[in-house]
Amino acid sequence: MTFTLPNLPYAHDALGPYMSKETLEYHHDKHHQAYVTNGNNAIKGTEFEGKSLEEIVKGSFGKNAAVFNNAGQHYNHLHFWNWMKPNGGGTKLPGALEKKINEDLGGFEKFKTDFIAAGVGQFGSGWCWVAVKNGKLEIAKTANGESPLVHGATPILGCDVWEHSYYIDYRNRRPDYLKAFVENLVNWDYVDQLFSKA
Ligand code: MN3
Repeated sequence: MTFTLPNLPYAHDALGPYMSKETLEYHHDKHHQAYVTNGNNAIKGTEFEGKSLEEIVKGSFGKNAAVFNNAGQHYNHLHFWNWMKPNGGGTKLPGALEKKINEDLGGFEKFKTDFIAAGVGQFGSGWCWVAVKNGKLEIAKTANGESPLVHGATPILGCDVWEHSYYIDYRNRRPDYLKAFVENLVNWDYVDQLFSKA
């Protein structure tokens, strides 16, 4: 497949004050666009031409760094834009998902603490996640463009902790960014959609 950059599912200024128009202009219009452009160039003439995005991400991991880094980040960011919405966050979760978080992650407050700790504890660039593995939810963190997808799991929520995602709005305060992400931005309906398909 050829990668293309979709429009954001909301206006660039719709996530303020938690994520600014300027951040989304850089992050979506420039950073994500670069993964799309560089990914398409890296895939040209390789075995990955004509494969699905998930096949490319899994197949290139550990084998072709140029393809993997860009395809991995394209996959991560396609979901990331949908993992947020204006007036998101809160503690009212779809019922089945809430039940599963209670069972596997020790309840919403423990999920929130552990998810933020995973993002804060990721040294350097990367992501923190909630993923489904062998039928159970787990919290994870990965470096750079990696995701739980390459570790036999299905990501249902992820937060980008590369500095480009928060430095304009939060400077070095990554914990404050992660707290705002959970409290004010998460689109739980999209998490639930992925959860029900996982
Ligand atoms: Mn990013």
